[in-house]
Amino acid sequence: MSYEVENLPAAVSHAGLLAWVQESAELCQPDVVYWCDGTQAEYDRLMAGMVASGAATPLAQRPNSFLFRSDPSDVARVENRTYISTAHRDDAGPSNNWVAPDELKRTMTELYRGSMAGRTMYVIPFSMGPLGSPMAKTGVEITDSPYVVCNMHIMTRVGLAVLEALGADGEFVPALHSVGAPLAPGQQDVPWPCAPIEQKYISHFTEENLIWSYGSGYGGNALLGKKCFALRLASVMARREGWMAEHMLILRLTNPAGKRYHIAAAFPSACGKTNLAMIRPTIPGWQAETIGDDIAWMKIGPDGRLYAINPEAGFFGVAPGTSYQSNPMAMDTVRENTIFTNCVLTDEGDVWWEGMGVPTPAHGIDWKGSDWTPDVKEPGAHPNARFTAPASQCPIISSDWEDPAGVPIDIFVFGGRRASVTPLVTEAFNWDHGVFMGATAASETTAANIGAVGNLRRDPFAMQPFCGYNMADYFQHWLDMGDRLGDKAPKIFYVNWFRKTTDGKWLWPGYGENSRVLKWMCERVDGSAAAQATAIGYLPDEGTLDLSGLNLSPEALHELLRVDETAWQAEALDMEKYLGQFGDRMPERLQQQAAALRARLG
Ligand code: GTP
Ligand code: SPV
Ligand code: MN
Repeated sequence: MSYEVENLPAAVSHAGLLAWVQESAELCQPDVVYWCDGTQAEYDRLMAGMVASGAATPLAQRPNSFLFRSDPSDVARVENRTYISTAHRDDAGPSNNWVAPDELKRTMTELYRGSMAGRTMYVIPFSMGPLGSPMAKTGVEITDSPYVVCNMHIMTRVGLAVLEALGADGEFVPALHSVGAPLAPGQQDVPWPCAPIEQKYISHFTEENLIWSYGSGYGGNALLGKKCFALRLASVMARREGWMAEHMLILRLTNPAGKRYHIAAAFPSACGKTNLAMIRPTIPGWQAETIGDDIAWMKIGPDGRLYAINPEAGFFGVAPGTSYQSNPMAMDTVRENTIFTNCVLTDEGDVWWEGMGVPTPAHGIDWKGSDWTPDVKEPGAHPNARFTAPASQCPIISSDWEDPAGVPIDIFVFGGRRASVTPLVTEAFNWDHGVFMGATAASETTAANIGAVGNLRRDPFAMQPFCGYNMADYFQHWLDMGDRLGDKAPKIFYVNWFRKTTDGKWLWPGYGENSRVLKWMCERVDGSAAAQATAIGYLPDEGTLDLSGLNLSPEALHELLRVDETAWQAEALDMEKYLGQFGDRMPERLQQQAAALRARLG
């Protein structure tokens, strides 16, 4: 067995890292092992190679930007192929797929054997969180996909400095990734190599901080710093070490008097985090700055408050629906230096997607590589088409978004996408009630996962696909954090931007207008806005939501803030049933919340 080693840096002195790389190379049998240095020259060289092979299309209309088309079978996360592998099944819990570590490793080892034949194995040292920050953590991803390398350059902090910081014996998370498509000698590669669905495995050995991903090149399946590390593994570390790793955007709002509020919001995949993170408030005098759009790592600071950092360096955002009307800051972010995946290619050499807010091109090439015109029935861009762009390019990125100390969180927001039942906004009575709201959050499924779209399911804290341990223990961790935070705990709210009329139209305009709801939350923090107690929590008193200048009918407002007691009685029963599946591990305090809700509903 032999392979070339390229770009091995003098800075690697870590015997454990060198041994793992060698062992992985011997198993996967690549032609070349290439150590990534994170430089622009490296990015440019890899991208040029992918343009030459036909995997990437340079975009004439956007400087240094490229379009990729995935295999039609490999377009999103694969929750049914995602595993939490622990010695005891109960430690993964009923919300996760589980296979015993020995068995899963045996299966995957056979898949990895020779899986990189004919390819280069890239070694990517990366940091989640600003390098040197006390909250940052190091990972090393091994992958046979140059597309993954370029995306990791944008989404994380890649470079030799990471290896230097690691030293001879620093801790790192090993993350092994293969697209699972070895090449026989002389075999022509395809633009998007991957393995069939039944061979895909996204595996987390949480008891040894190890990630093994096989068979997919897309998003969270392949960019292992993101969901695999920063959420699934990090949630386990966070519980052990007394902090939080959450599927949350981080936003700073400043009111007209100059007072700052920091908001962290958890919505399920494709339910509005990136949009809210980049909000342009429509109410005069309010300003917003972005800190993160997908993941928050939070710990209690010396003053007893909860501080949040964004561990990522870029945005991997949903393209469809992104326009200068809905999210102008995202549109400005993706003007250059951006990777697009599964969008339409226009004849002018730009990208296009449904809901982009510009005229539909008369002709283009769709995400499957076929000619596309407006009368084709299927969408031109895949519903989970994405952009990968540096966070630093966002015009409203906060100047201190990389502050290692993080920002103090005042407000937690939970929510979901739900056509009925859940009002526009509800405030929790207290921490335990807020944790109950998070634990019972429900949302319609989206194209961010392979599977049915539009099915209502419980997605607690927007972590159903991302919690790396028993969900009931995770609920307890939230209760414990609240106990430690005491009166410094953030206030908790629940929102639903996605209510629909009976004929299927949005009841609430959403996007920048969501600032009206955020303003009410800030005023609740200050104690200056009135609310009425209902069975499900506090709702805005009539007249306390600032709706000035908004053309919203009184009927629509009434419907948005209505608590339909009959619907909620059924809802409460379903919540109890959901929590019941966790059996003995379910915290007593949440069972009390469920009983109290039922009692209030009568
Ligand atoms: P992930 O990256 O998958 O975690 O998604 P996300 O939570 O960041 O969702 P994103 O902000 O990308 O929004 C997903 C879709 O919801 C896009 O098509 C948006 O246009 C749409 N959307 C976001 N906010 C709103 C809103 O306030 N109202 C409505 N009607 N749609 C919204
Ligand atoms: C999500 O699905 O929540 C995402 C996209 O943010 S992915 O990185 O593919 O998980
Ligand atoms: Mn997400």
